[in-house]
Amino acid sequence: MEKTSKSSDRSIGSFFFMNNFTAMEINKNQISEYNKNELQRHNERFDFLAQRLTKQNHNLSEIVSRLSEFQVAIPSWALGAGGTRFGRFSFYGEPTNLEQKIEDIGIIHQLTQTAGAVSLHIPWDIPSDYKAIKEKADALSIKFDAVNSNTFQDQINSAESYKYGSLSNTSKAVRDQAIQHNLDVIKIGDKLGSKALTVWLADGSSFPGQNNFQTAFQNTQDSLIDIYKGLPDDWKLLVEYKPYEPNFYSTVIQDWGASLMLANGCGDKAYTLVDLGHHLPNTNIEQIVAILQLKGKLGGFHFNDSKYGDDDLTVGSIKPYALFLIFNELVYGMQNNPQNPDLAWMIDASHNIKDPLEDLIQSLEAIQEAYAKALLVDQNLLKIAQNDNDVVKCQEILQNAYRTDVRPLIERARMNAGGAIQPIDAYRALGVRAQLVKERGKNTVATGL
Ligand SMILES: [Mn+2]
Repeated sequence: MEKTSKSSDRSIGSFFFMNNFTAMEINKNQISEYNKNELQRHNERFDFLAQRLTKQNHNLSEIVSRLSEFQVAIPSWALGAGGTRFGRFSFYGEPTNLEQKIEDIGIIHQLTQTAGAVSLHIPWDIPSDYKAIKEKADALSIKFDAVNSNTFQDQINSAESYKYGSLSNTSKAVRDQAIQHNLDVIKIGDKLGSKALTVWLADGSSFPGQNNFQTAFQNTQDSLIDIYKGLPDDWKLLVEYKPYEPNFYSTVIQDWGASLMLANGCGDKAYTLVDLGHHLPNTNIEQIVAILQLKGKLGGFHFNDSKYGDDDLTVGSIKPYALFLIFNELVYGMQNNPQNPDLAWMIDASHNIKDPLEDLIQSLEAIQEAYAKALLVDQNLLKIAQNDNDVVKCQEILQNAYRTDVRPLIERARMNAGGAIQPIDAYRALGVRAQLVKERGKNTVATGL
């Protein structure tokens, strides 16, 4: 509540209301006006941190510019309130079509300068006018990242049902329909400038004996090879895994090992995609990303957080230290594994109770924070301590980086790029949600889950 009252105390909010902007037209001037109020406080915090980090021989301008360059894709399904098995509570003013979803990402990107990409889910977000969509995205500096196929639910008028699986199905007709859907998704993505297809399957079984494990896996491999054949030369196929849900006994692509085998079975353009929430409790995810990078096979990463299962909670809200340890390995890989391609980064979270845009801003902040802390790890000192088997020193090096409050670095990176020093505060001061409700109406519902 403190933040809200702080915001409303400012004259800045009413200044923008008086100008009666449309939500998607938040511009650099409005943000720099907002930043003026924050600048002195930011400078004090930044200088204090800079003094300490410079003494420790960190190159601050390099860290800040790396933070500015880091871009995370926003999935088209994360802009409305998420559903649960029990109910769905709208956050009002939700986007009702792809244009509005891209406008929402534009708002997040203007404020954070970190969300310069959208990841489309097909068939929920098939463009009706490709040229118009591309122009809108271009105007908001948003690129089209990996496209996602959907064979976990039946589409209207489809001949075959995915009730018992898609690429793994015992029926060739079902498998062929699912393969064709993925090929169609590639075509759609290609028209927009995407360079990757992400395949996540709900395929599996809920009861012992329901599936022949070997047949299901082989069918999946063969189907993926057929999809892979339709992949343009400069595209990647990203194979996502998940241990359980919606099936509760077995999942065909259950873990990174299964995903890696399938990717290897397809070819050089196929990679494993790691989703943070798609692991059994206490899995050492940092070790998985490290080994995949060593083998040049980590293609993408989905951010979220969880307490019990695939909870899709805000990034960094539950286990921020685990996120830091993962980023520590990702940074090591980015610096030491030229055999691994640049990763497709995406937030894969969904909410029922938060303003989805505020939630995404919080996730972006947590990602930047973990990244910045990982950049503070002195890899040379760590290597020496590891070679000396100085276990205490190794832990000290990691935890010293983790305990540093890096938020002033992130603020500086955002500000340098034209974003808001405090994006959530700015979002509230600008009255964005109220404006969206005014423009779109209250009871709008975004397509998706
Ligand atoms: Mn995912």
